[in-house]
Amino acid sequence: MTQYLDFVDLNYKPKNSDLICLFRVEPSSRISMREAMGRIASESSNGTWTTLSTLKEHIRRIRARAFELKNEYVKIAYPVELFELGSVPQMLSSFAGNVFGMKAVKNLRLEDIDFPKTILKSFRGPEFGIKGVRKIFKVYDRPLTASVPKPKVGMTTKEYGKVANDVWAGGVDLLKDDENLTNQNFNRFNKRAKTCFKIRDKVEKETGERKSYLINVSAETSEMLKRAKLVHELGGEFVMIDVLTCGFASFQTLREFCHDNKMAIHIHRAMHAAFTRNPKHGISMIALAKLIRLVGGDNLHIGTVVGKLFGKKDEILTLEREIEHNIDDNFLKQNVLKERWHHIKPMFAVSSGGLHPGLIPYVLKLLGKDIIVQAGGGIHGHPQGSRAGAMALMQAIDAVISGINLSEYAKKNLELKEALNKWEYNKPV
Ligand code: CAP
Ligand code: MG
Repeated sequence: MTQYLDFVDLNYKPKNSDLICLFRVEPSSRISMREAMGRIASESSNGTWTTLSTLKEHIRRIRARAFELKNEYVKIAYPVELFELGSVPQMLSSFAGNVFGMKAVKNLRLEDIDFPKTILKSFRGPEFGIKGVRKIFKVYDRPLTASVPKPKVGMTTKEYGKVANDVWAGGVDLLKDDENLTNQNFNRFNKRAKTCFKIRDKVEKETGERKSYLINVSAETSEMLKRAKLVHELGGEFVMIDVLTCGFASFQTLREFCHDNKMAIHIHRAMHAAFTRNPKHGISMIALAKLIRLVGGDNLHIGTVVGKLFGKKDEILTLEREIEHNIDDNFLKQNVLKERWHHIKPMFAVSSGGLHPGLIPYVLKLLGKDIIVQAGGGIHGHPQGSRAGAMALMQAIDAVISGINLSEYAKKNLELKEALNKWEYNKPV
């Protein structure tokens, strides 16, 4: 057991060059917190279950140290030499790898990560960030809007194009593929891309408004790059990736392509709740979001609080703060670390999942206007169809930005009135 205690040093003062992880630790029975801390630091750096004849001082010197314990929260400092610069996979394999399976812990959650400047400098971060994405649309005074055609998969390309036209003509800025729409036989990627970008150009001419398309390029990495190349050739400004099902290695490859071609990346986080939802075990969305910002997503889904998917209010507020700004003292909590992002731009928070026009006042009150509001069912479920649904969403946003009560605004805006009639509004679920 002593070999673990070598990884605990409550007098250790982390160096600026150390990477710090904050864990929530629940030791198994008969394991002390001190031993659990040591085992986590050991297993996630360069220790193992037994003493080693091969251990030398220069190796011991770069071991991780568990240096702080407050209630169930443990901070561990990792010398930067433990990491390959510019590689998220290697970092995750270190501090988010074997440790979750250790018998010594009953539960373990990676709550937050604080990167040293050396590591930050080895990544690009977002290409565009909030300012750059807004500049694409020349829209600065309201949330941007997006819509996913629903049903999420099954439409033919022709049907999809019709819905795309309605979404853009109804005033929404961005069309978005759903997370599981890629290249199925009923709606092939290349045909969908060519169809939708042609419609986009048409609607831009008709409306005089900038429109764009978050087209889902998720696939095996070389195929994904081929799809991103086609999007670039068609004049697309964004690609969308399901970052967790594709993985950080392919995300980093896509990021390099998008840097070379000046394209923005929309990050869908499908599958995140498999390990972010359990407050006792897994990886927090904050830790994931920081890794995504490091590599360089421009937009990231953060939840709604009021919609159909799980996400606690204080976690979503902290998440928005973390990706759009910095975590400063008045946002610090026992399970959140400070971060100084240096050259790394902020990401645009996306609020999506069960939203409809009636929930807009609550979402904007909670998250402010520097967000992208996505509505799928909340547009395509409108009694008068997708175009009316898009208009209703834009009317709800106009009402809130103008400080007018929705039902008042609905008196002169029929599409909004019909949306409010169909869906309960402003009732957080
Ligand atoms: C929303 C959505 C998004 C979720 C993802 C869906 O559709 O397209 O994938 O918002 O969750 O498939 O559910 P609706 P999150 O607008 O019809 O609900 O944003 O939390 O990552
Ligand atoms: Mg979806």
